[in-house]
Amino acid sequence: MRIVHYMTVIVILLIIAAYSAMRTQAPQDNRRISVDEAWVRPALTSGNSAAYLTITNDTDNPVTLTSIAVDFAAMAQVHQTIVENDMAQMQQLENGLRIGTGETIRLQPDGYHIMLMDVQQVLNEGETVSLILTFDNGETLSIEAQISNNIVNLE
Ligand SMILES: [Cu+2]
Repeated sequence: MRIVHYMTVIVILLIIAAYSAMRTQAPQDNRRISVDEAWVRPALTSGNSAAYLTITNDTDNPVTLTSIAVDFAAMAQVHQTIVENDMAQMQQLENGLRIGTGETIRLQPDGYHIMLMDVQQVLNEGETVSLILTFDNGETLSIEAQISNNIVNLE
């Protein structure tokens, strides 16, 4: 009878150990790239717009945002605005936008942005559009961005 009880205890301990092992592995699933606070400037057809968002890289390796696909503009590129002698200039990041391990990068007016050229439909404030971000580790993220004149972010 006592032996049976010991066996029961051992089996229960094994189940707890297996469950704990599964639980400690779970956070690995959370190691990922995440995007927050995505918004896009309103625009008229054939005009330009820009998308702004915050990217966090919680994976174990640096990643690079290499391309952006949208169906509402002819082209989407990662740009950087550089101010030189009071003149703002935009440059395409030919090699994409690198996000280090554990790093958060905020795309915002006068910094990094996703340039949206030759908009194919009117982008009205309050509506949403979707963007597909592709990273060099093969990961793609489909995100929804609010069309907004984001005054707070303009400061
Ligand atoms: Cu630009």
